[in-house]
Amino acid sequence: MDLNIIAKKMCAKGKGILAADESTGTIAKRFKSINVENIEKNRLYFRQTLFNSSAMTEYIGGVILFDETIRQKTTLGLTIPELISKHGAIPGIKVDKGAKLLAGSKDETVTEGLDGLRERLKEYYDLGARFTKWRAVYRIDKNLPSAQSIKSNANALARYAALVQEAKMVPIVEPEVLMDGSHNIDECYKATTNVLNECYKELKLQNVDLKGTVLKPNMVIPGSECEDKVDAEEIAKRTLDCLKKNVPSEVPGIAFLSGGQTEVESSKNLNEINKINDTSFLITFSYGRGLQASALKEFGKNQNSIESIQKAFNHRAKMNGLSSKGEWLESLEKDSAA
Ligand code: 5MM
Repeated sequence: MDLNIIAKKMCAKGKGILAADESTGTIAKRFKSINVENIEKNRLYFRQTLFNSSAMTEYIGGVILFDETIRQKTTLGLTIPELISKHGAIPGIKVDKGAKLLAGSKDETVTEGLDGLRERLKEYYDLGARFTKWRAVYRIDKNLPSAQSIKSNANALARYAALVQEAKMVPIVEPEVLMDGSHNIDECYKATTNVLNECYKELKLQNVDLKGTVLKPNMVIPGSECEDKVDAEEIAKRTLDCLKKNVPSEVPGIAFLSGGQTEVESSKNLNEINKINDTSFLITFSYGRGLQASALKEFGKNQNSIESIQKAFNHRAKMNGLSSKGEWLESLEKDSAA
């Protein structure tokens, strides 16, 4: 399928992406928080419960998987990619090998995973993946993110994206400026501008066809420890302005990460952005915690309660589906059976 068509399907109006690509270390943290043993059987059971929810068909355009998950067979008889495709969603795969300390730096990272990537991509395509994800991570602090981090990560993201398109899949480009810290919204705006600028410079240099990509950025938002709180309207205005100035219009879809916002905050902010979206970008969600936090809690209460886990997930998927059209309302949050 044409890469532009895949990208548009992943971000179709009313739909978004479920980021279920937690690496073994991250899922360990999530399971620890609900006192569930981090073993393969439990990881499979939780994820297949989400992927078999009714919300999948209406609100989810794509699912990002981790290496272990894309190879698993469900207890329902299908493989995980088959289960996702059955609901009309597209299976995708995280292909980076994680953020590693930059040489000579104490606190900044570069994301690794380019060695052998061409071969791994062939295998993932055969397993059913039609898009991929690579996440670069940037921290805001005095003089950070540094030029070293911005340039190294942009180069790796662009080389990754070029290889992915060669393998006939859509690369999600995820440069995440972290919410951690006490920085204000202006500092986030500035860092996000510099990061996006460099990413698109490198993507062009590596001849990546932007029409066959999806951007997964952070919202422009104050740090989690910042005392100057701003409302959703301001976050939406600054975020859209930053995207308009720094993301080329050929990019078909922008799917935000939730980045540590609460579930409701991430829906509300996405909704405000779509209410004022006057661009050609399809703007939606690619949430991990923003879609899974409530469902995970239900899983912690009773791992066999498929109904309550799916109810929690269905609700978040629906709320974010509405936000992707600018149709979310706070009053709908009360009705978790919605
Ligand atoms: C789901 O978490 C993803 C994987 O994280 P690790 O590689 O650290 O295990 C992460 O890349 C995720 O796709 C994005 O950060 C979005 O997730 P959130 O929770 O920020 O919406």
